[in-house]
Amino acid sequence: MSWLTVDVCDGVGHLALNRADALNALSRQFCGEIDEALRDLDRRQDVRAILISSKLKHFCAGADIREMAGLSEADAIASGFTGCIAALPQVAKPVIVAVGGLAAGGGCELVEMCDIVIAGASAKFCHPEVLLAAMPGAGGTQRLARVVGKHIAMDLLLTGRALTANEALAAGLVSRVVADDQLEATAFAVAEQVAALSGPVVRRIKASVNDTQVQLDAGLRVERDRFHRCFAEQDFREGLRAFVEKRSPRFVHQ
Ligand code: CO8
Repeated sequence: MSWLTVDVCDGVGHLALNRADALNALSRQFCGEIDEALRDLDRRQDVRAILISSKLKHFCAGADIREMAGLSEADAIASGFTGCIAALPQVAKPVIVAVGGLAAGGGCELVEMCDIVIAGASAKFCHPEVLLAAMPGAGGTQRLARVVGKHIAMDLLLTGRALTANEALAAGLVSRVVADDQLEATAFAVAEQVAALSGPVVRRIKASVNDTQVQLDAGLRVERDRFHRCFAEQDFREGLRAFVEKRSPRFVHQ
């Protein structure tokens, strides 16, 4: 059974995440499904904007920690593992994301890759990787710091604390905050509004804004290398084991 539903209506390609057994945790299989759907929507002539949302109480709990616990350093490096999806940064069409509940770790990185972020009032955004002796591997240190600035990024990445929707709006991580019961309708309305505009110019505006992110690719490569080093560390193994065993980790600082 697929963990994703894909619909196209009025120029909007809508991806709804629905991996109910693990709060949309991004296993490699799930990431593969999302990537394939995104590439397909980006190619389709009848789609001019893409909307990503979740059918669950949370947006996404991040990388699949259970799956990562079985991954060696060599596997992680060989597969270019990031704990998140890969296709989104290459999508040429505008991507609107509707965030309800928690966007954590890789789930927050997914949000950071999108173009317009609509949050429900009770949404929360966090990077808890450090609590597992891990670090972001899909742009969390790069895109987040570019959007919210060094000091808020450091606070989030080094403590794992969450921002509320309104704090995320003030920090620039979110475009609009709406009442929880208006989230889906507002996100659809924004996506339909963008899809009704001239496709070529909309894509050129997106590309031009993204061109302001100088040296992002170099930063992403360095981040990924540093992230892969986690897989060789005892604390990382302990962090993943502790999550699976539902207890606090005991770090030895190596
Ligand atoms: N991976 C795998 N399974 C998960 C994940 C996850 N990230 N998150 C939740 N689940 C599972 C739980 O184990 C649970 O399964 P089960 O019912 O079989 O025990 C089920 O989903 C429901 O979860 P909870 O019972 O915990 O639901 P709550 O509503 O009580 O809590 C939370 C929701 C707060 C989201 C909680 O589940 C949580 O803290 N999850 C982990 C969040 C997290 O740390 N995410 C970051 C992961 S790291 C990451 O994304 C960065 C990418 C690269 C770094 C990789 C290094 C780890």
